[in-house]
Amino acid sequence: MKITGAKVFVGGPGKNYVTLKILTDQGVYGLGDATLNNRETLPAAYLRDYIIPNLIGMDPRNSEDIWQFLYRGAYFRRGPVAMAAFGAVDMALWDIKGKLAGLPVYQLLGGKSREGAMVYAHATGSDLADLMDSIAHYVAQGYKAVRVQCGIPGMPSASYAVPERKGEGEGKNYITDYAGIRPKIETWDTGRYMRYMPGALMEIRDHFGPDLHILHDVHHRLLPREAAEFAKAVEPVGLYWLEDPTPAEDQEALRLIRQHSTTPIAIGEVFNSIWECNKLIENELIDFIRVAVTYAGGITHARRIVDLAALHHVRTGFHGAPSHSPISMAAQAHLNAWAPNFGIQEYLVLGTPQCDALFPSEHRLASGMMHVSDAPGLGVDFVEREAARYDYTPGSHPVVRLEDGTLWNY
Ligand code: KDG
Ligand code: MG
Repeated sequence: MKITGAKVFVGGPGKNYVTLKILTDQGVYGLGDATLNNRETLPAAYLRDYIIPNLIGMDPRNSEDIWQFLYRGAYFRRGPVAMAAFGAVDMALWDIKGKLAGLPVYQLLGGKSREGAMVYAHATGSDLADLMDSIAHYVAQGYKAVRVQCGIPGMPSASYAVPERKGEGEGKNYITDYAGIRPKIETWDTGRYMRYMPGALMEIRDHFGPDLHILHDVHHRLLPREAAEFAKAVEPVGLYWLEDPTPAEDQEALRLIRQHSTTPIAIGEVFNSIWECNKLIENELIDFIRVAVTYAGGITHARRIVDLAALHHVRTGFHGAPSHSPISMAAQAHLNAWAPNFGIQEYLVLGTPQCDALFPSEHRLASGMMHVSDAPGLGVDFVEREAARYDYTPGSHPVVRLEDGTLWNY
């Protein structure tokens, strides 16, 4: 069996999804997602210019060898651009493998460990009252877990993932809605955040009771000592997790937080390989690993991280921001169905009619649980004539500065 060709598409309804379609001499094709939010053209070029010419003629069933060929063969290893490109190839090869076997990918991994995988939604508000309304909206839909972000009184500008005006949060993605190549500038004040947010989280707990899983994303904004203080202060809230308390480059920073608090810590949405989280996992400094199959090298590499994590009581919480197309969300749905150490899945409802028309699939969300499709392969398709309707639109993440102008972490 041979790979005969591959195509890359960039575009989608409101997002620049990077979709890879690998074709074979047996008529079976595989789909992969290489979307790297706001840098989408780069994995697309890596695929077109370097990877696809090498794939032609290879046996698509040898997904492990192809992964090693791409990774070791690049010499300059890792990084989000390369790992997103490898990830897309790997997803497509698992899709082909499943279609050849007539089995959903989760069966090839070891079968189902659960009937449904718990997901969390994003609640957001310009202030606490606005956030409470947003949480209530998801609770009413049956969600068991909600990530909560709200405006901080006196903060010079809206903080991470928070709308500027009341009621604007619903149905809008504050984490990806930044069109244009020039970034929006946000201003951050750690002191105001540290003084306000623990009390706000406690009010949310008191209002919604003990059963709701409450998650909160610090989005890399605190220094290690501040993060330790914050994690300790929010202990009475009983968070499901505190996400990205510090910038992710420094694995050691997490030790200080651990030494001072029992609040569960989640990190890893910007990690691209096992080499960025192996020490964190082996030293049991975190509770959830947040990699994404997209820019952590696909199912083959993400599975290695999941297996290492399972040895150290670390559970999964795959990244699922709206920049992931339904293809990588499907790949994660299969891993979630299998992983013995599954924790939770971030999931923002992508299901607009346009998105469903572009990526038809049988994966279903009901009452805050994801139910994986039994269709062979990844269980999601890609309609090329729909894709022809969309172009690439440049975008940028916001840039954050302190009030004196110092550049900070977004
Ligand atoms: O592209 C960046 C976003 O994916 C990120 O800001 C989202 O932090 C995020 C999350 O937890 O989904
Ligand atoms: Mg995050």
